[in-house]
Amino acid sequence: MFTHVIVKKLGKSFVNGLTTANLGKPDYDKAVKQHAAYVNALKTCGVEVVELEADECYPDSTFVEDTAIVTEKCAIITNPGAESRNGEIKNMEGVLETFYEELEHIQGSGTLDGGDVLQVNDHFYIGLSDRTNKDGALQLKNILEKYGYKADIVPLKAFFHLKTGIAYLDNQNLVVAGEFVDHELFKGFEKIVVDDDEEYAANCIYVNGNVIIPKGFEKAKEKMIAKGYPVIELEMSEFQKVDGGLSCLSLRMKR
Ligand code: CIR
Repeated sequence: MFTHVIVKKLGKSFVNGLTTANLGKPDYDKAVKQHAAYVNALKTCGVEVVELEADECYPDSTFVEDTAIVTEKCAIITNPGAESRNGEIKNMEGVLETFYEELEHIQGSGTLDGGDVLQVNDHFYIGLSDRTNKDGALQLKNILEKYGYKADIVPLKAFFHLKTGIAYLDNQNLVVAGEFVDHELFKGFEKIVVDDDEEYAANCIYVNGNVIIPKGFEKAKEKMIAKGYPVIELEMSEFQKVDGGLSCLSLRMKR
């Protein structure tokens, strides 16, 4: 069971976040409402939501997932690959110290974004992307193995982050899109395949029996319902404009 979830309010500078999406500038007020709905949805899934204050210095800091990997045994502070985001980890370190006795760190020339890390029970998949380099991925693999976890490194072909195109629900059910549909590493799973025209819906989250997905992706939604999952849909348009998905907005912990 997930017990605690960390989110961070967005500042007004959010509209100036990094983006490649070409969908226009986000509307701040709309984004604030969508974020509030996200927090409410998490609460209905039975978790305690820790809501951090906004930080205007870091436009992308509402995407907390990139700053840390939170496992049952340890938390790892990342070393975000985007220069403008790297300083976000300072605040997160202070927050995670209250949840974990010891924190690990990705260091030096190793870069890693949490969006590149997928946990499937005791097995972690680490994407190599524009944000996560080999050094960062290897550092994380070594840390995870020290704690008894398994870890595999997955070079990405097209996706921004690993979790842009893949999500783990439960019971071996994996949501996959694009390059992960026929990927060798994920052969053994039951797959919910998200069509190319609904690719954004592959970034969804499983929280205590529920699947939270972005609104407007009917085929993906129906496939999840057909598998027996209660689905919560959330409007994510303003986050999509700055390359953000549902998972990026939270750090979900079992404490
Ligand atoms: C960025 O480019 O870093 C932000 N605009 C979006 C980050 C989204 N995070 C994620 O996919 N894990």
